[in-house]
Amino acid sequence: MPFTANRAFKRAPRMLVAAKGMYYTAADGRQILDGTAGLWCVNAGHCRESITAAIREQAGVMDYAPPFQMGHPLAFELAQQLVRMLPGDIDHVFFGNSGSEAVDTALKIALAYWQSKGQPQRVRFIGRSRGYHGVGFGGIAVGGIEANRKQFAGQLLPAVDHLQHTHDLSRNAYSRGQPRQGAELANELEAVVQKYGADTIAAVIVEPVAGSTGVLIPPVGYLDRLREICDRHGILLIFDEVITGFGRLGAPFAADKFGVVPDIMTVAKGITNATVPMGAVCVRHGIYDCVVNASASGIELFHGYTYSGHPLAAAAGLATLDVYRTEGLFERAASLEDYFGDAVHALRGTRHVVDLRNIGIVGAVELEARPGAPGARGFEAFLKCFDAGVLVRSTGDTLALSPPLIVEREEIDRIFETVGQALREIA
Ligand code: PXG
Ligand code: PLP
Repeated sequence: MPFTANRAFKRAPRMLVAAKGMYYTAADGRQILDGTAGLWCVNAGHCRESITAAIREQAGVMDYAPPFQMGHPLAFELAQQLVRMLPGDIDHVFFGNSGSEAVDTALKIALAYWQSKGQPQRVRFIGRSRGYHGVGFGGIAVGGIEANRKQFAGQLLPAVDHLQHTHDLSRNAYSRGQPRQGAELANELEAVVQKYGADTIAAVIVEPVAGSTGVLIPPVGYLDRLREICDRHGILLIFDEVITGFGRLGAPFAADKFGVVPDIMTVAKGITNATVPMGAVCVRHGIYDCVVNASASGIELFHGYTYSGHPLAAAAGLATLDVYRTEGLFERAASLEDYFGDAVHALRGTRHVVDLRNIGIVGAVELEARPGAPGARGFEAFLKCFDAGVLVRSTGDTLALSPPLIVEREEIDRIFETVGQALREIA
């Protein structure tokens, strides 16, 4: 099982068998309020009729079409609709099947771009500590989670370095929205550029808000500073928006929320409301133009997946974007941000809590680690909440909350009351 303690799980499995709207049904028949939108991906809530109908219908019309040297209209239609939502001049899309594939694809596109541009020595990638970029070899190399790297450390991408993360409780504990302190941490990129030379660096990749490692929200001005430094040295800036995309922050994308447009953006998860696996890399006009039009004739990008732009995923994606639009779910998320933030910060003073943070419809409850047993308290809180009928996510000793954007106020109340009660009950 992925990222699971297999032996412990099999001794005491937690099985889900059905889902509708804001709720899962567990194997024992209990209703579980989904406080995490699955794994940050079911942004419109579960089993939406129009999305499942679109998938069902497409399965009967054309189950599959080869994406190499062939095309089908839905994939192009989805790319066009997506482009209409994207900021700046990001106007081309490459499809894969997951966030991990999107990240590895984005890194390859960055290398292909510099080759086409006549600067093939630009190969180095700069990631960030506590970054999560999926589990491909590219993604774990630029990622900054030691546990995900150390089993594989003998064979990672060679030319990678990392910036520090921005999480700093000594200055920013209990921040509402973006922390005030820490924009200057972006200056480390300038030092990294001096160390290696700008002309060896292909791209910087960051999550605008780091999700997996506990909801690390960028300090005011930090992303702008990264953008400035990248521009000054001609380095590509990649935003990994696998979690932050599709309304999670109360804006279409983090790029919109923070007013900083990257050169390349990776998305996945919410693109199909998680119904059919899909990921995508979105690039600015100049990158597409350079890779495609400056290449010798023939295949321009030696990369692609059997299931790139899969018809069922494309149908699901089109129906999903339609739900987001017609129900105004991104605006809904924005209008709930304050209420959600109040609910997060109402836990201040609760046993074990050392920090609370929120942005959009994302909240984090950071707990003091139990001495000698990091992560144990967070995991016990997750189990307690599940027993009480609420799904939360624990990452180390931080609980992350990210319900579907259709969440009602009473459900927000229930999520945080359950978390509070769990914290009072665990050691
Ligand atoms: N980039 C980011 C920023 C992600 O959050 C990926 C890439 C990889 O996507 P795939 O689809 O290959 O898993 C992710 C995935 C968690 C959790 O609980 C987060 C993710 C996946 C599973 C669990 O924080 N993020
Ligand atoms: N391994 C083998 C032997 C293959 O033939 C293929 C694809 O044709 C792959 C791996 C890659 O699979 P996918 O395109 O689904 O990523």
